[in-house]
Amino acid sequence: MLQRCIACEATYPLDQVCYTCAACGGLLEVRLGAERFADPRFEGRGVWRYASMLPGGDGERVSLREGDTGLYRCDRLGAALGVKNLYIKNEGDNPTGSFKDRGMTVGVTWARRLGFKTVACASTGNTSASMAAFAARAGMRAIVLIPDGKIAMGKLAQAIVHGAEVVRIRGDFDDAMRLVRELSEADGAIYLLNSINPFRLEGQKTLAFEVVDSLGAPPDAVIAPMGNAGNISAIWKGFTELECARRIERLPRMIGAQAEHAAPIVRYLRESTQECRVANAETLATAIRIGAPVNWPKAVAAIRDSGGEANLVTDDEIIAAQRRLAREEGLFVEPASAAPIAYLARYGVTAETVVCVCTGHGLKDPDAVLRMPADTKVAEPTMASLRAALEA
Ligand code: AN7
Repeated sequence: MLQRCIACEATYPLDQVCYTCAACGGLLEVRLGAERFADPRFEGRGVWRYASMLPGGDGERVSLREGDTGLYRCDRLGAALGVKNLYIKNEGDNPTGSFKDRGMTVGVTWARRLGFKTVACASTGNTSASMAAFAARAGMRAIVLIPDGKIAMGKLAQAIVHGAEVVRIRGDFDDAMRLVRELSEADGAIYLLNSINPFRLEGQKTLAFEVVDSLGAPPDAVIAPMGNAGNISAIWKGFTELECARRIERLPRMIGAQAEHAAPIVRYLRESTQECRVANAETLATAIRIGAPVNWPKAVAAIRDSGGEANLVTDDEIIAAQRRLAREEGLFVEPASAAPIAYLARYGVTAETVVCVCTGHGLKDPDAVLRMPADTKVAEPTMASLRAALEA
């Protein structure tokens, strides 16, 4: 295994700490040697079931039983949205309630193997919650930079309770990201665990492996919300590796959903803008409130190479989709995670089998639900008042 630049193909040893290519500044990815694809054996459960295709799988692991999340068949919602076989991959089932745990178990395992005692990230919430938990598990120091006032309460509570040093940046996620990159590049003792780190994405690719294990074949399309765009890139990498290993014979179309006012990748693909960036990104799906996604070149490649697409959905559509999934299928996901359902409702997808990646648990962000017009009732502590309230 080695690290390779996706732009100029320069290579680096696996244990060299570098977050981007020293030659051209491009994004790095972990490349598996050909022997890994010969006859991969998958044993056990969760992310490390796929250890033979992961860096760090051969040593001691920092784990909280991540992965092995539910793949829920949703016939009622599927029929309403015109999809024959609709599945939700419910990443809220992970130990800290989001898909980030898949990446953190690998990222923190790798950090410890390299000898780091401090890890850091910028976060819209879930990355910080997950990193804080895995750092605690590993006995490491965790530094998280968050956009002040713009992260969901549940996520902030998680970062705090796991003992991370939380710095609220008076700016947005993109400011926090810029600062934490500078901090970890200047200070050799701090290991950066944002999704620019290719080891994290290795863990996240296991979502594709699990979907194929569950369905016996790849779906026709996968729809994922995009923020920093690491996840859609990682999932695509997982499918392409299974194809290399001759475990699957075709690849799914990768479809990205962004929030209307935080949609740099949608804009980039549509208008061929020079930069993939929007200023002042805004959405109530705070997880994906990101204007300058670091992984955009990987995501654009995943969408183009797979024959996929990307489109935007409004905050109202996101909230409606969140309710619908909760009420029609019993799955409570956070707003960003409902974006793929909103996408299906608005655009539809011509495909028989579709997997929507629902990235985080709904309880992360109760405010997003409670902010809506109250549909609760109130009564005096008497039977008469209760009956009146129920009939009102
Ligand atoms: C629920 O925590 O970026 O496109 O700092 O929490 O891989 O960035 C979170 C992202 C989707 C987008 N859904 O994933 C962070 C952060 C949820 C998320 C995304 C995030 P990427």
